[in-house]
Amino acid sequence: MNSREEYSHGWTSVLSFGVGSMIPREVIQIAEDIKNMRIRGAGKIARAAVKTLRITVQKSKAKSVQELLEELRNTARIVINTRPTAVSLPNGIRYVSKRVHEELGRNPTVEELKETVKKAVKEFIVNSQRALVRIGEIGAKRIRKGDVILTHCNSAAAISVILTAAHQNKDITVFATETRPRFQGHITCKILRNAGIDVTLIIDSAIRLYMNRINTVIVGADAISSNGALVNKIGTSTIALVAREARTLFFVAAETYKFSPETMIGELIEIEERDIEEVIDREELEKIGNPRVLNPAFDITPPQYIDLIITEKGIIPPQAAFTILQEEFGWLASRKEQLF
Ligand code: RI2
Repeated sequence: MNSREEYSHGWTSVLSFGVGSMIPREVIQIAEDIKNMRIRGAGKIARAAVKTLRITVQKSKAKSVQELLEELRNTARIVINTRPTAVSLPNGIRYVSKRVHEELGRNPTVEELKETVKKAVKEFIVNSQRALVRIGEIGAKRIRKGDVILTHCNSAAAISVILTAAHQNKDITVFATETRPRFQGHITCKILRNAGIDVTLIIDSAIRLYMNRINTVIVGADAISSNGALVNKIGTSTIALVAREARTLFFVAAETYKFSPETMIGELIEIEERDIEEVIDREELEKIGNPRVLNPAFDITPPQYIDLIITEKGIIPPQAAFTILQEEFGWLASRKEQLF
């Protein structure tokens, strides 16, 4: 079953349980936008996800705390199911849910609980934006004057490092991969060109030809596991391999909410399989004899190919991922989690 079917399935079941009317239309719209990648990028989808919780409490007519929690749970379930790989989604929801649980210990009224949600949502958004700025400041220190940087896909965290270095007049040059099949590399080019940076767009399969000109690769993250492996846009692991062979530095820029707490207790990160029409349209497929088509959105880069991870808390080796996870999500490892 592909993720689209799972999604529509999950959707129907929510509706058929008779709670569909309790999901605000705006929440459904945001969930659809995340699913269709009109809202994309691990950080952006996390911020959009927590906003759905704010919308839920704003629109809620719940008469009891239990009713409000049920509504929040329904929203969380729908939003988390939109994209299975980016751990920023559940981690954003967790940030709010944790604060709600703390407040529940104080027997809040419905109104008080709504305020807790709104405050936590605001905090998460502000913190995640600050984290991006901090990652830029920290990461730029590792960029030298005249560096040639390669980036893949479109990562706000990686771009923050590049833009900060450029603002410090480091005279950098950037190579951006197209990033088939959705061409997020075009977005990267536009942002960097608007900032006046010297950018070259290359096809994904040209990386080995140019790697010897590159000093540093910087990519973002959709998830980082407890052993320091990176899950990021498909093609990242090939770039890491090629970088290692050419002795080019490979940096990851990732906020701490991109680390996956589930991996501490042995869970594997699911790789999202997207619609094959992103790769080839049905008519063309027919013409070439209907081969099977695969369209994984992400791949896994082992920690040994990663030189360092730039987080808002500082620079860490991939081997320190477990420490970050314990600090940020240690509370999760000890109990069965309940979102709202
Ligand atoms: P920021 C993106 O995923 C890319 O894989 C990118 O590296 C990652 O999210 C992190 O992005 P997609 O949504 O949070 O394009 O750094 O599938 O922006």
